[in-house]
Amino acid sequence: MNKPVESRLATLSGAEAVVEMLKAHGVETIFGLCGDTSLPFYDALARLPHGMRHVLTRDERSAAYMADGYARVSGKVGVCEGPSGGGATYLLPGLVEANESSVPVLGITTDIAVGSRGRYTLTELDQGALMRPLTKWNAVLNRAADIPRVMRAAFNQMTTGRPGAAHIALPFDVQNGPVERADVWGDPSLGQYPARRVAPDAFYVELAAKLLRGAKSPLFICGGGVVISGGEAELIELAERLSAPVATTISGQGSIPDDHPLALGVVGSNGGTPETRSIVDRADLVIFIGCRAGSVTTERWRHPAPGQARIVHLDIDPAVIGANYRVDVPLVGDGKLALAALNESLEGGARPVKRPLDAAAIKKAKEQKFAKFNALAASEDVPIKPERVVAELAKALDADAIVVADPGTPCPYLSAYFPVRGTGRRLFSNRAHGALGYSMSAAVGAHFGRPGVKCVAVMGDGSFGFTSGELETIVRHKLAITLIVISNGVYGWIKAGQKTGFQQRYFSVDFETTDHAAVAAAYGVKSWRVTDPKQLAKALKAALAHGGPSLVDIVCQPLHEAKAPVSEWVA
Ligand SMILES: Cc1ncc(C[n+]2csc(CCOP(=O)(O)OP(=O)(O)O)c2C)c(N)n1
Ligand SMILES: [Mg+2]
Repeated sequence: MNKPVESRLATLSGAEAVVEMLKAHGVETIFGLCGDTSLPFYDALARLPHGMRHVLTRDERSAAYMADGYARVSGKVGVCEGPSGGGATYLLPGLVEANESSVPVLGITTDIAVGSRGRYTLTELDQGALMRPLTKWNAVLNRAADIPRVMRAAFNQMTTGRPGAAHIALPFDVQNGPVERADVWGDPSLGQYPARRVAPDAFYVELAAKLLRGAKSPLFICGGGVVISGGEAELIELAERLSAPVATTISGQGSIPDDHPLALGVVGSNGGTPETRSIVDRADLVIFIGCRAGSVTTERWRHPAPGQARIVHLDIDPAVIGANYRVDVPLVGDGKLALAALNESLEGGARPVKRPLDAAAIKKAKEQKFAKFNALAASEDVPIKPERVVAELAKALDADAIVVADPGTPCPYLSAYFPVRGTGRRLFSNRAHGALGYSMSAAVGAHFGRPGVKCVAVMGDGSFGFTSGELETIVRHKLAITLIVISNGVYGWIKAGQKTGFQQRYFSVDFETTDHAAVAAAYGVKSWRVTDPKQLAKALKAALAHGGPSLVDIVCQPLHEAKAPVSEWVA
């Protein structure tokens, strides 16, 4: 007997429910790659009038990096998907990077049917176990009825507390099982981050304010938490109130505009310089904000030196506080709210100690650092110096452009010398794991997240080799993004390590130089190859102005021969 119409409509398939739940949380774009186990999900995407865009990628790694780039610049959850087995293993690198970088990315994998488990079914692997240590939250579904609850939990986990990645595995039969329509609802505010802010304990706010008032040389070191919480204005207000320098980690760039008189720039072993380090070393109070005080930022916990300064540590994640330094005041909470509370607390009562010398010290440090840089950037030597590339790129780009930097030459050079002219996420890198081959896909995601803004990926030739398949995706979608390849025929970062740490015993780090412009042209990307520094400005200008995908292949001085802002090599 046929069911009455109402009850048929009252039930959705699992796959349909997933689509509806994504929509209910405000998802607009899904990055992914098809597979056998994903067929019901794809069919639901094909049939339902959901209005979401699906961006087909050429590698699941890229899909996850796209979702990451999208989330970093849009303030929304990024969503990626891939099929069982190999698809899941390929999605993993992007999920772990997002999770460790506190970026909300939902990875959906499809899976073999629940009924096929344990039978040597093609692609079978324990996707829950695979993702468990790498995600903030993770579920493998066993029945369709759980889909709405599980998806609500995933969005809640990704965008509250410390943002992070979630994974949901959808077995084939679960995608076909029944879900009550009445259960299919979501809170769209959980599709954005930070979704539910937590204010810090007023007791510790007062203690921190007391230390700030009395410090002779306070210094802020900001990780990603300021930008993630949207607390830039509150940070700048606080820094100005104290006339205290603001340093950032690589992930913290955009906390304060680089041309602000109190902005010191990036500190640490990757992108920091002796000049910026000197300001860290004179601090008697360090306020870490949304920062893990990890190995790179602190040059392996040497700057600041343990015991050198009082420490106020503000983070949304209580586990971070005290992990690396003995903390005088722990502040657990949302960056924006905590900074506002500190401002409020300092508003009344005694005035902070006057420290008129700080702005001058920062100015001097920055002048010294950039004097060295500018001399190298002006060089007309062939091969082109990385300094020249950064300087020309800074000249050619508008202030609101979004730049993504891969490891190798791009990350230290851009974080040290590329001026971030404004606040918010304008320059970023995959600093949790620094896996090669991130920037091209992250720039694609950023483009979808902020369609009106010029997105640029800067990669080494090593990274290009990891990711070049996505040139087709870029062409298919006619994305007006610009790719810059630092071509040096070497895994330069590692060769530099062999040079300084292993008496130049170079081993298995060199490869052939590829004509990346020709590769790009074969995909249909408008491209330029530049070997002469005098031609660089013109090529960059043309590439950035080109209305479609563009690539500039720049034959560069190898990193191990350059004066990179990497403290281990400088020493
Ligand atoms: C997936 C992955 N494998 C290995 C590494 C180790 N690694 C760090 S930098 C680097 C070399 C980068 O080479 P390239 O992209 O050509 O940039 P260059 O240093 O030459 O500018 C390598 C191999 C890594 N970061 N990621
Ligand atoms: Mg290289």
